[in-house]
Amino acid sequence: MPAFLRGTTAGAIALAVVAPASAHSLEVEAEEFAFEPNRVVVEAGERVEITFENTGRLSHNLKIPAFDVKTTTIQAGNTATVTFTPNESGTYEMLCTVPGHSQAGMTGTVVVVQE
Ligand SMILES: [Cu+2]
Repeated sequence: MPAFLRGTTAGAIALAVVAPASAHSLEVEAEEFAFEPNRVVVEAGERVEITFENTGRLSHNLKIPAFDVKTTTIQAGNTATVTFTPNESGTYEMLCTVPGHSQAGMTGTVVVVQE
């Protein structure tokens, strides 16, 4: 192997070791009355950051009870983020808690799979 390739490989390994654990970033949009996407898949043990954007006209929020996270209720055009680290695989509910919204369809699922 040429010397420059060995150097590149060693450098890449060193970088991977010292790099901080980064979050798995996802985006979920809200409108009347649905999340898009309404199903997200993440891995157990990985930090997840969901950027929630209200693309509708009414105010909405995003709550995932199993991970004890909830955005504030945001007005149209705004964004908010939640971060969490799921530890166990499974299928968990997400919903908008503004009265009447989850009943109208603002629900979804967070699927946690083992790495
Ligand atoms: Cu809503």
